[in-house]
Amino acid sequence: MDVNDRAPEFQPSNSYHARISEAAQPGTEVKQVIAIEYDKHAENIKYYLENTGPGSDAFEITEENRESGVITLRTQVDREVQEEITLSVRAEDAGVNPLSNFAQVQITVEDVNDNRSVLGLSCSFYVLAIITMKCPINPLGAKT
Ligand SMILES: [Ca+2]
Ligand SMILES: [Ca+2]
Ligand SMILES: [Ca+2]
Repeated sequence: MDVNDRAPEFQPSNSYHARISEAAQPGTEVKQVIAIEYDKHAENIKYYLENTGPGSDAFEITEENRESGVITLRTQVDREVQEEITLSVRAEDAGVNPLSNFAQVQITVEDVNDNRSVLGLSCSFYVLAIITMKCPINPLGAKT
């Protein structure tokens, strides 16, 4: 008899990356994770989102996606608030004594020009960058 002695293994590794636009609407598919189960009679893996890190509650694995591993957007994300969000996904096998494994999904929130004040801020950063570049040649605009 095949004992359930191996936890599911995420493929190709337990580290995923995804990108999502801050304009994306709730329900948008963000990423699908897949784990493989090696023990017989324990193949029906279920995926759960562990909402631990900051911003992670904007994502979910719904009941419909429990066995597909599809992560969807629960609420819109705001790049001006948080640009990188890390999720922890748990895959649990269907053994009598279920075993779990974890994966990290690092999500980059892509910018949309949705915020006037932040656009202004971006402009000043841009100007600052130009000044910084010129500084070594002509510091403080002084004649040399
Ligand atoms: Ca197993
Ligand atoms: Ca925004
Ligand atoms: Ca934006």
